[in-house]
Amino acid sequence: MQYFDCDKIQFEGPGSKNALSFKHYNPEELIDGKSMKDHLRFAGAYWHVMRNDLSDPFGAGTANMPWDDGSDSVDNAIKRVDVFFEFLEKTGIEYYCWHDRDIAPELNDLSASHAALDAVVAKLKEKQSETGVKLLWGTACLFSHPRYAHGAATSPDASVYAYAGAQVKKALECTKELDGLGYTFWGGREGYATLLNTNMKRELDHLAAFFHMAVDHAKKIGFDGPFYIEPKPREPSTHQYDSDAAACLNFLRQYDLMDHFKLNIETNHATLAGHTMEHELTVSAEAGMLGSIDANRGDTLVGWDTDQFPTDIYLATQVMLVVLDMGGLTTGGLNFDAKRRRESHEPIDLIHAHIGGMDAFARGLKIASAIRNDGRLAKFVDERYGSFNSGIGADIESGKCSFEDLEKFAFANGEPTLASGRQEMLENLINEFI
Ligand code: XLS
Ligand code: NI
Ligand code: NI
Repeated sequence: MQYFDCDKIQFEGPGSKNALSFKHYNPEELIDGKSMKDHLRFAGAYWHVMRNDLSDPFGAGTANMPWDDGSDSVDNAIKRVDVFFEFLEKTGIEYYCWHDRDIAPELNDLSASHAALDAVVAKLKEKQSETGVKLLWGTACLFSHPRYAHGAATSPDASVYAYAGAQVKKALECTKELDGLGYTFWGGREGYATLLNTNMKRELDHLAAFFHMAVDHAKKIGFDGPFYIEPKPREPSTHQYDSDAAACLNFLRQYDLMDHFKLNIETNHATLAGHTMEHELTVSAEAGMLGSIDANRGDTLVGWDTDQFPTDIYLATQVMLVVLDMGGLTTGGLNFDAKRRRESHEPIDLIHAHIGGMDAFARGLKIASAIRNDGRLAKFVDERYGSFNSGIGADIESGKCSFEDLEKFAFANGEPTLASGRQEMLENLINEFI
């Protein structure tokens, strides 16, 4: 049985008027010697593609999912796997990501939930080997169930903490079983609603201890992919501990976790943090810690995580400039953590949505590569810091300078003559390529 009313989506080029074709994403086309698909490493998000019924706080789900009987049965969960792989096959997406509770139901007790997971993981494994699709990362849902109302690894209740540990242990083992390339921790409810009832120090110490247990368990079971932390500032907690990339890096450094973790940066989380995506990616990449990307976008008029599909060429270009500058993604990829609008309720809308995101990133990749090969942008930035290449600047960078040296230089050289930052000229330069 097929549920998506189309054949495998083909590249037809920018001239095509066929909505069910790629205009720019041409998987095997080489950009700077590497195929587009290897640059972009697109992933499908199981929770959005298979489990998001498009409900919102004001109304019921609208998504038409004729394959789903709405039950919590393992059979239903297994049936979804076939549909998901039909979706992956038709879009040509070769990676995917899941939460434990997306792929399998949470049942009455932990051992029943574990058994359900095992059954679905066996099915996923079979489909992976049949198709060559790979698991980009797995994660555990530590935020939906009421037991996690006060957090999971930052819950004030040790028995909740233990339950969360058991859940992550299992999710990690399932990730390993599926040869997953990474494992993600998004903060979920790790934060607080009010400091009146919160011991922040104990909560953060507990969270770090939890991550260290994850690292130890990974070693024990031979899982060697990186762990990712996915920063997000608000939603669901008033304050989330992992609020942005800088906060996460500080936490990882403080608790000696830098060697085992990287960051998974999501566009809409960056903007909710009051940053640009470019900023969050750059902060991560400069620390050697950019691991993976949740590709979506927000709505400038709406202050929550709207998880829209990324279609902005300018934004995709900025993302790909950072990715190319750091030498490309290795274990990570571009995971479409994005959902359709509530009005786009038909299965085929999932295909349209992903075509849009893939084409946007294909263009972003081509444009970013052209900007880099042109070289003017990088040359401008290099020259802007040219005064640090010799003389007093070089001495500052090599740590040879004291305040006395700076004072001597300032007395001898008088008032500095400033160069222009040329922001507008550079914005024009970028637009030359878009
Ligand atoms: C929520 C997050 C979530 C993570 C995985 O806002 O984006 O979907 O990616 O737990
Ligand atoms: Ni995400
Ligand atoms: Ni999100």
